[in-house]
Amino acid sequence: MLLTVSECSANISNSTAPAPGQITSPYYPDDYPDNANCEILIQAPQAYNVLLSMEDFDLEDSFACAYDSLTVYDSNIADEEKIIGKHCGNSIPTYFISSGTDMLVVFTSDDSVNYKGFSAEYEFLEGLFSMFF
Ligand SMILES: [Ca+2]
Repeated sequence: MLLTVSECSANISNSTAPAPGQITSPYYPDDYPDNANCEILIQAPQAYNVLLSMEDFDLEDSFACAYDSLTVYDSNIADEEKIIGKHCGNSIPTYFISSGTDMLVVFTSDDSVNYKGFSAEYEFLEGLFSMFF
């Protein structure tokens, strides 16, 4: 089964989806499909940050997460220099915080071996980044 970007991607903003809300891998809690490539852009209101708390996580493990991965960017685009986490395997990577209003979550899978995937909760919190950093 092939899942196109548009079928599992989303643009979540304060106006379209009140926080807190949930994002998951495709078909969660069933196994995600082969060749997934999902881009979920989460946009908080001005002066707010995005807090993404991972609640469940089980992806195929591989060196450098080359097969299946969840990558979180502190940006609205997939900029390699703005990666704040790239994960696979089954240890839950707790939480991510954006320094600005935008966070991009990219989930990809290769053409074999699929697991349950991930489930995470997002929240929009005012001035959160400055509290932590
Ligand atoms: Ca895989």
